[in-house]
Amino acid sequence: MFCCVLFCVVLGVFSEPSVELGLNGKWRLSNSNGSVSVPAPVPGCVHTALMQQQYIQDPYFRFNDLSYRWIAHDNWTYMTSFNVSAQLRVKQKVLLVFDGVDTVATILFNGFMVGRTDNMFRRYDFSVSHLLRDGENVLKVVLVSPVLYAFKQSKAHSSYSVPPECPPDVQKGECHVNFIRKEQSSFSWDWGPSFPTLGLWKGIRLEAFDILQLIQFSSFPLYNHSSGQWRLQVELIIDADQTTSGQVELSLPELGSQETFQTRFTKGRTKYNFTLLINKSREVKLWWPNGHGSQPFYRLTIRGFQDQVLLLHTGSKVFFRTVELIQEQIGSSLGLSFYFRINGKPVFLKGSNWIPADAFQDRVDPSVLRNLLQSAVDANMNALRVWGGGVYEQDLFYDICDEMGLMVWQDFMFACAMYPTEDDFILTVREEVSQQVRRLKSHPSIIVWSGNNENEAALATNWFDIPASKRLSYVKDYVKLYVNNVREIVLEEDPSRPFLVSSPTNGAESEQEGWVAANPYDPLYGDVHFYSYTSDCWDWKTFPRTRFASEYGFQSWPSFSTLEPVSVEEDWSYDSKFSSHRQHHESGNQQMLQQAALHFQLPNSSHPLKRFTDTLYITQVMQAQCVKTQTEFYRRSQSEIIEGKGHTMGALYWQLNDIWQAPSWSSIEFGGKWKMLHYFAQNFFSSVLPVGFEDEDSLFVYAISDLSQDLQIRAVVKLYSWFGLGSLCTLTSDLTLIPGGVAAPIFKRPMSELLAGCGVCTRLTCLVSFHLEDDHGVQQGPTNEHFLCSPKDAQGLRRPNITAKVQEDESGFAVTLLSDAVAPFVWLDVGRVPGRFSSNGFLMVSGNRTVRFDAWRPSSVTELSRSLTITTLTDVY
Ligand code: BMA
Repeated sequence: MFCCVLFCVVLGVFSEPSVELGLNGKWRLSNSNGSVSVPAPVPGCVHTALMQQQYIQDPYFRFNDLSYRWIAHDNWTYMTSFNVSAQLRVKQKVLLVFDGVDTVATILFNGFMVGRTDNMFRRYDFSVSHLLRDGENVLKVVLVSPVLYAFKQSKAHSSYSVPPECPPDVQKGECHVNFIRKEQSSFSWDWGPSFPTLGLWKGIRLEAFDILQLIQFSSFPLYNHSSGQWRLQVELIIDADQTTSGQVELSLPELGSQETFQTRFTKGRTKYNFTLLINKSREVKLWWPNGHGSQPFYRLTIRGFQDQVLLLHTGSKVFFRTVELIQEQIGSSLGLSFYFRINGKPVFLKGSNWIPADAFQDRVDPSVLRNLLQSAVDANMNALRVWGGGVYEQDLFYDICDEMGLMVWQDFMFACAMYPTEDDFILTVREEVSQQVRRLKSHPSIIVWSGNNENEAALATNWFDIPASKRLSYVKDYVKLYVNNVREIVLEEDPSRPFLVSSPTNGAESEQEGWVAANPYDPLYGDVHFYSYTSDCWDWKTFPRTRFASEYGFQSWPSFSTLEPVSVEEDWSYDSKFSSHRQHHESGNQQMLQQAALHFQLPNSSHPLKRFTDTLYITQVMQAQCVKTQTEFYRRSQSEIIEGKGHTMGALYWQLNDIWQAPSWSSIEFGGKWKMLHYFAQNFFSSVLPVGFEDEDSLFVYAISDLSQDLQIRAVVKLYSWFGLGSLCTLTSDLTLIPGGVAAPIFKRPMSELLAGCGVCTRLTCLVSFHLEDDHGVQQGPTNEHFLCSPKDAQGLRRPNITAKVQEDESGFAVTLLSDAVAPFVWLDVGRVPGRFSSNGFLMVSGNRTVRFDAWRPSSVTELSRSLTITTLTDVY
């Protein structure tokens, strides 16, 4: 704990500064009957405190999620004591500030109850000036079991049920999570464990002041299209101990803008709005999404004075960009478009969905966030959806997204459920929404708010078997919560970006239909979530040609090196108790093999461990190939309308990251290791991309460009035989002009002609590889491939001999591979050495390839050579 002076700049007259006393650090934690009493860090939670004290093992180890259920069924008390300086005590007002309490608690200060909390997503502060003591002060936070609280709340809601009661058994979770304003996935999800945390998950401090205290501050630029002028809206929430007059000065020196506003600060907590006009003669540098430009910013300074005495001094970055969600008729076709225009430019959203990076949020440190977000950028993503069953992420998450040009689709935290709408629930949600919007709206990365995850769909398609006679009251509750409360607050707080009531939704059409559309999955409107595990994912015709795909995906298992630390030998088989335990999606393990078996031989090694690791590998191959096919379909549908469908402008697959070591839809494993899918994403999201597919017995190649400028491009299509290395024949298309932001066909050849033209080729013996080349013969974008048969049926495919050599040079490590045969899905794995390859999971149709390895901690040629394993498709036979 430390005492610090916040701001004490004096212009002419001396002013007493505000004083802050940080209360983070070591607290004492005990359970309800006192049988457990341990030191506990704040910020933190009960689980991590118990783990640090070795009172419990790693909660992620094997079946510990079940063994440690008792933790969330108990009540816990956090306690600390501290002395308060005389300097702080003499202040007129002292606030006890909690940036986040998880979740239901009573706060006692020197034995007096100062308040209660019931919402993990709110900041709370309490006035404690009158309770401060000389000498020792004692602060206690008594947390109630979230599981018992949720149960009691559901029982108190006697008039009708608010489904679902409990998660499916396979999730091994807790019930009634919709009755507590807490990370919804903390009671379990179909990719995550049940760890209903309790704790003080964000910082705590005393803030003491005499006249004014800045509570929250935000700024966002607005562009007036008719006048061509930018203005900056600045909002300050100020707590004033007395009504007083003063001045607020805003300045953006780099844009030559400065203004001083005479202000009357009224006693109590008030929101003040100011507008700073930006001189039209100044060129304003714009923030662009990754791949479309840079992310420049300006520095805003805010100062508040009273009689020349500086009372407030703060500042922030300001980024200028506009965002519009365009829902309009497309020609004469049915439905409405659904795409985002950033700074006037239509932008295809490429990316994924973000879930909480850990069940224990206090472990999500800056390096975890940076690594995951950098991995998103490295895979050529420009957008992430912060999914509504997790948490509003920490400030740093959005700071990094701003800096990296990652657009954020921000859900409010409601998911896959109906919710109660009693007054106290609505009140706490209203406060949550205002606080979060105020906290986040300065971030240019956030381009859209969305009220909830899948709750419109849940109502429309009746997930919870609500009898028709009762449906209307649930629709009423839905409209009350998301439209009359969440939406109303967002529209008032933030005119700078669009708001959608749900995801998926038909957007404007849902509104027409009374906010719950008959079919929120309609491909003619809004966004779509689409999952089908049983249909053949190599057949693009099974995918909906939607305007915007905000969720779609397939599961896979993480690699052995990720599972090994949380398992023991008896767990290492696909049908072990452990393997079923970690699978939280009904029939998930079978579905993966079923899908894989459509195109690949399943592992059949007689060696149990090899069979297990081969199976992990084959699930990753399946997933990578499925999501690739689907994403490529969405990207190539960008410029086409077929039977009214198409004009697809977004592909966000489910899901980017993992919360623990288990099978899931993620492309990055818990710990940061890239699955094969993530390496594939690097290619299928690249700015320039060739996509090959078959239709009407012809092979088509589309060229897709996200560039701002035109490209003169041709397709170079090569046929290879499974029997041997080297291409059999090469076909090229004419040079075609591909404007930026367009997907267009540039190559078409009937299959029979293609095969016959290459002599010995049949569907079973040959495969196609292709790339794009500009008018100087320079390759643009990655090389891609199209299989003419399932690899399990390929004739001539044999087990290759691959040798690898690891070398180190000034820029890191390189691995050179030599193969004596065609090798599909070549997978390099260095076990637990953290880092990533420049590419992986690739097809080798020539005899050699060099890839780089970026180690995330110091490593050596010896270590990498020792750890390196290479798997290709035929190794699992
Ligand atoms: C969607 C998501 C999540 C879920 C995923 C996979 O419904 O919104 O709720 O984890 O599908 O089932």
